[in-house]
Amino acid sequence: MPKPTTRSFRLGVAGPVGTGKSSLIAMICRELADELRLGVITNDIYTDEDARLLRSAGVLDPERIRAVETGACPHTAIRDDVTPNLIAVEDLERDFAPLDVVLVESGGDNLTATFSPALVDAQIFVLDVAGGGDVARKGGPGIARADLLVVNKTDLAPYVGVDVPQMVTDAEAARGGKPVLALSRTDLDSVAKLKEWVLAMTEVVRSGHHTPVDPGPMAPHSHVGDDGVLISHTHAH
Ligand SMILES: Nc1nc2c(ncn2[C@@H]2O[C@H](COP(=O)(O)OP(=O)(O)OP(=O)(O)O)[C@@H](O)[C@H]2O)c(=O)[nH]1
Ligand SMILES: [Mg+2]
Repeated sequence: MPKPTTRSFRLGVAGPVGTGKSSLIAMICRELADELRLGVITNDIYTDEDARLLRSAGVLDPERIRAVETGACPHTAIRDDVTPNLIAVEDLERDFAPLDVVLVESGGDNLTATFSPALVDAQIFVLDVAGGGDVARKGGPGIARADLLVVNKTDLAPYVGVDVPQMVTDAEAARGGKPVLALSRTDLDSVAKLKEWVLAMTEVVRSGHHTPVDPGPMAPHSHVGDDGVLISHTHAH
């Protein structure tokens, strides 16, 4: 199988279970499908539930949404051995060339799962207010180093007793000034800010001016080479 001729901007979306990762991807597709050529890869442990949910949302051609059933903890599939995901991304890039952005949803995990830079160029980490206002202070690689931290479902804050501005301030302190976005699907200004961030990051990555987050050593992984043969390697970037 030939290598994809064009490479997309690969954007990872990670975060604890149920914080709204699939919903955020659906939102990005709904907002940007007219401006960018998009594809989606979802990671579930045992099902293709997330891919089916996204297909049924009707925000993107269903064929552009594919599931990788990891059968393992999400961390393994997005960080330790990214090969099945990388192959899924490259297949999508080949089948729908050219794609501008491929969104990769991690399976829901705890605070430690982040994407290897071998798989994605940039990553969003999603928390929600229902997980508690103090989660932002707890840190971890996703909270501290993701390119964007989303504090999601702010519409629920009054019901769970969370002070959103305080949670955002705590998150900013844990991130040394990297961006934090308070988001709710009911707050259209926040949805517009998410859209702006994705468009701006797409430009930065395209121009080659973005350094991927790498909280650890690059995982060994495999690509399909020009001649269709699997090449396994590690590299330093
Ligand atoms: N109130 C409120 N609920 C939301 C919002 N965004 C998502 N949800 C709800 O949160 C629940 C979980 O959303 P998902 O998008 O499936 O979350 P996820 O992180 O993809 O879940 P997993 O893939 O299972 O880890 C669903 O019931 C959504 O409808 C929001 O802005 N406000
Ligand atoms: Mg999901």
